[in-house]
Amino acid sequence: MGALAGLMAAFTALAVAELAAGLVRPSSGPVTVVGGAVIDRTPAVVKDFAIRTFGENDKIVLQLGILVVLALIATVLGILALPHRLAGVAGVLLFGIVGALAALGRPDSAGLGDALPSIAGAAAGALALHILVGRASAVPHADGAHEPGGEGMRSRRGFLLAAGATGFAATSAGLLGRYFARQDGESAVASRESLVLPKPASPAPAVPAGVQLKVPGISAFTTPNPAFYRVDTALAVPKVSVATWRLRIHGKGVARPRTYTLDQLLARPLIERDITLTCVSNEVGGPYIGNARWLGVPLAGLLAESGVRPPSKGGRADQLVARSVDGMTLGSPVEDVMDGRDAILAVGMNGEPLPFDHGFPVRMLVPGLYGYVSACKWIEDIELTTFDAYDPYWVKRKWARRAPIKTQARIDTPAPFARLAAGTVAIAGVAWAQHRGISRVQVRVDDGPWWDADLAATAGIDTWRQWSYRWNATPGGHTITVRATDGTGQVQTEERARTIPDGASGWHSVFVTVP
Ligand SMILES: Nc1nc2c(c(=O)[nH]1)N[C@H]1C(S)=C(S)[C@@H](COP(=O)(O)O)O[C@H]1N2
Ligand SMILES: [Mo]
Repeated sequence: MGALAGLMAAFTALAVAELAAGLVRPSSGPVTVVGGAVIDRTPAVVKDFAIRTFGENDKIVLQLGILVVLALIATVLGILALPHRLAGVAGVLLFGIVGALAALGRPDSAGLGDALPSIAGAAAGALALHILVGRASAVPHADGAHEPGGEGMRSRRGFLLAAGATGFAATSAGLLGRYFARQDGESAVASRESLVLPKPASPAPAVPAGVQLKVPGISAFTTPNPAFYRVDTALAVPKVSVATWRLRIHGKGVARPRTYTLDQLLARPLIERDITLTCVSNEVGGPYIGNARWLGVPLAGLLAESGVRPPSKGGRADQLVARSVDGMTLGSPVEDVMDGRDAILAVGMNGEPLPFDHGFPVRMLVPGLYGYVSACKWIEDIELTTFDAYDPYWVKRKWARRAPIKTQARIDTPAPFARLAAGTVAIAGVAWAQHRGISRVQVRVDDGPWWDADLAATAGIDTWRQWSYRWNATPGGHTITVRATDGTGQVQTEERARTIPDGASGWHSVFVTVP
């Protein structure tokens, strides 16, 4: 009975917290904030492991983990509360304080209101535990309990009734909380649906027909939005409404600080470009890369209007720190943003407003830089500063301050450990070295010579490039290896590096068997 009382109390606490969060701010629910606090404090190595092992399910795994731990603690507290009711109640309240502190410590904390769900939940949970344990203690032990319809039976019924009522009330509170949270997101959804993207003043150059090879198993040249990889620390995806969204540009060397609405940005000449985005956590051969057609405002022009100059032209700021509505910070070199490449504040992705997962309403993109030093989603603030003065989120966690994307090639087909028929086999994949381009891809079978692969047409230096090689497969086990050369003539290094601190390197290979 103690265990049940404990679990019921925990359930009540979470449900009431959910209700309070739904009313205050959906992302301030206790599991979300504790999860966020865990993410913030997780060492880079563990985070990298989580991304690798659980992929994009890493957040669900984390939340389930928190719930399991919570259930265990609740069971123990419930059992403890039977003989020591006050200790149990105090234990529940203590958890409320942990949740409240986690909420206040998150980088996006909007103030004391964020602590409310955890406090309210803990108070409700403590009350539920107090009542249920009270009922449970009224149940006499051993003797008396066997007596049908006797006192023991009645109080056990009393306990079960109280537990049932608690469960019902808690479930209602939780569902109501979910409802309010959904209402909140709905205005953002509506503002996204009614957003009409202007035509670009500078459309993307026509993509040559030959960028997409007709080899089964090769990645699509343009990654469809639903298939585009997602990497971020947001347990609850920010749902920002266009009406309330603002972007502030300020800081060192900003002669005319300004705040923009989305309409003001959309009124400017927009450019449309194909840009391939890559995550620094992508292993050699990994999936965290995607290519899309982005629509956005050129960032360099916006900065120049505010009086910003790159360091090479005497500017005082060498780091641009982008901050998102959920408190994420990413730092890019001002020099790269203003050197003529297509650094943009993107509003469109493959012909539609940015999906919420990918940063609606506005995100930053700088071709050639890994996402964590450039691609701020749900951006709301740009501060000009120096690399000496400020370390953004990932840099505080041991990742490199500067991180240009490393030259990589990936074999998409055949799959690792594929069994192939002898004869002609199409080996194919993608290669990328954003903002340098790909000039050559070579394939090697076992310890043989390097053969030049056929390159697909190029869509420019900021996108990946497809390649294929027709191999005459002979019986046996074979290791197929690929390497690329970038547009500057630099051959991709064979040297293996882990993803931390500035991206993985080494050649991708797959092992296949030909019976
Ligand atoms: N607000 C915010 N922006 C963010 C991140 C984040 O955690 N929060 N992650 C960055 C990282 S590490 C990468 S690789 C890209 C991924 O963008 P995508 O999820 O649209 O593919 O977003 C970047 N922008
Ligand atoms: Mo990333």
